[in-house]
Amino acid sequence: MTTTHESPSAADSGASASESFKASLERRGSAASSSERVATVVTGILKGIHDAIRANDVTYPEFQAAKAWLISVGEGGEWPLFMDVFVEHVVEEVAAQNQKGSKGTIEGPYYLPDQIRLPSTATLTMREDEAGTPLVFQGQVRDIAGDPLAGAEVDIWHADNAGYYSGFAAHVPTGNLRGVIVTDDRGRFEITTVQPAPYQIPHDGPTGALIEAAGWHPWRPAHLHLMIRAEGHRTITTQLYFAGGEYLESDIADATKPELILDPTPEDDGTARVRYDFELEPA
Ligand code: MBD
Ligand code: FE
Repeated sequence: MTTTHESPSAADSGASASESFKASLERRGSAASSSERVATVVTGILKGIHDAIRANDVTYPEFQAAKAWLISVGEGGEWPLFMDVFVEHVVEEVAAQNQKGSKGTIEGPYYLPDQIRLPSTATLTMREDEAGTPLVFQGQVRDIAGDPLAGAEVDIWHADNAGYYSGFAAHVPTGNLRGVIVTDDRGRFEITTVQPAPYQIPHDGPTGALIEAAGWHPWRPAHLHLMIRAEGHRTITTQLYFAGGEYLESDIADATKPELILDPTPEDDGTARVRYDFELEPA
């Protein structure tokens, strides 16, 4: 199999996503679960599977195909991709039940910690000839009482104009379109970047194969990923989308929300400009 610069393989991004997830486990902290909790949740999951088998008269050949596919997801390193595309939005929905302040949504498989720290007005690290409409994204980070949060971190990462993420596609330079912007004394930030393109699930891997076999489309709408952190406050992980963009109503990862849609204003010089503020609740 050949890999071109234009189509990095699913195996490359899968392996990177699995490695970066394993490396993140310490930072995230893992749940210590009682046997009651494990039994309750796993019983519920298995019941869902058993019910689907009965309701659809699933056959032995289908059962074997499912096992073969599950093995290939592991071998291709695509469990982070699969889980974040098809499952994470419900975990986020549950986590957000008691969350005040700005809306969050799923993190997805392509976050990388410890990116370059930048001042409140900054241009993201990008290639000299980075393709895409220039985008100036400004705003303010506040607490839920409306007071500005100075020194808050706006950790941003997004795909390039072809839908690829640095760190997960070999042809994109390290750190491209990633950075941690620190708000000024009035909680403000202004980030210059380029507008990302919609993201397509790699079609040469097992997740892509499933999507094709089911006749679904493999796209997420164009989006910016953000993690907003401030001392003493609950971190918000979110994404921002673009009004009028393709797949907004049919995100394969089901992670859009009406509150998360930007509508940038095109300026005379071809730059798109938009404002969006964040409010964090106490930790
Ligand atoms: C992405 O870029 C993404 O944000 C998610 C949630 C899943 C796959 C790719
Ligand atoms: Fe993404």
